[in-house]
Amino acid sequence: MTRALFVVDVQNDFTERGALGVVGGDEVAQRITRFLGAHAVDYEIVVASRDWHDGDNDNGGHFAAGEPDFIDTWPAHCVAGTFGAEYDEGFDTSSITHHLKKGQGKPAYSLFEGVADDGTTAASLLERHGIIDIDVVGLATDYCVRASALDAIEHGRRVRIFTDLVAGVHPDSSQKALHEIAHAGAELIESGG
Ligand code: VGL
Repeated sequence: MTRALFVVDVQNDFTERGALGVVGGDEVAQRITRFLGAHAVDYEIVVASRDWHDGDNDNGGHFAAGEPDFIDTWPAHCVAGTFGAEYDEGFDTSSITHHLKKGQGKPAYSLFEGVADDGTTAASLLERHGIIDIDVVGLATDYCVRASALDAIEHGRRVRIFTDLVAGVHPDSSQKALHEIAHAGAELIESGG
């Protein structure tokens, strides 16, 4: 078994009622839980990332000083240790094998920028476990899912996106991101439950 699942940023702040809630986020969290219930055993490792920003600074301009543009600047979100930074309540994390945190003091869209509490990175996990295939799900399609999928392709892995297990900030840029990811070589498919 040489397949990994990446679950990107399924956190309270990215789901409905969160500081940066995306439409359909709660539904995606629940669908990922159902998917894992049936399919976690198909994966050698299941890696989940969390945005984990500082609360006492703007994280390298990632938190807007005034009005966010929702492209490069954002409302404060996923501050380490707060409810918003916790995994979404609908996401059952019991089958996650590795937990990565990213964005401490800076913008970090890709799961590859994350580190586990013991310093492990996604790149080292892929090597250690001989991972060839990576499936990517989570939030948000047009930002962290996009960056994580493109990085996975960049790392030479075969990548699939489950289109029913992602949700995005903007419909247009989410469509554009999916086209871009497909063009870069990923397969876009439905999870099949
Ligand atoms: C994300 C916007 C800002 C994401 C993170 O997880 O996709 N989006 N920070």
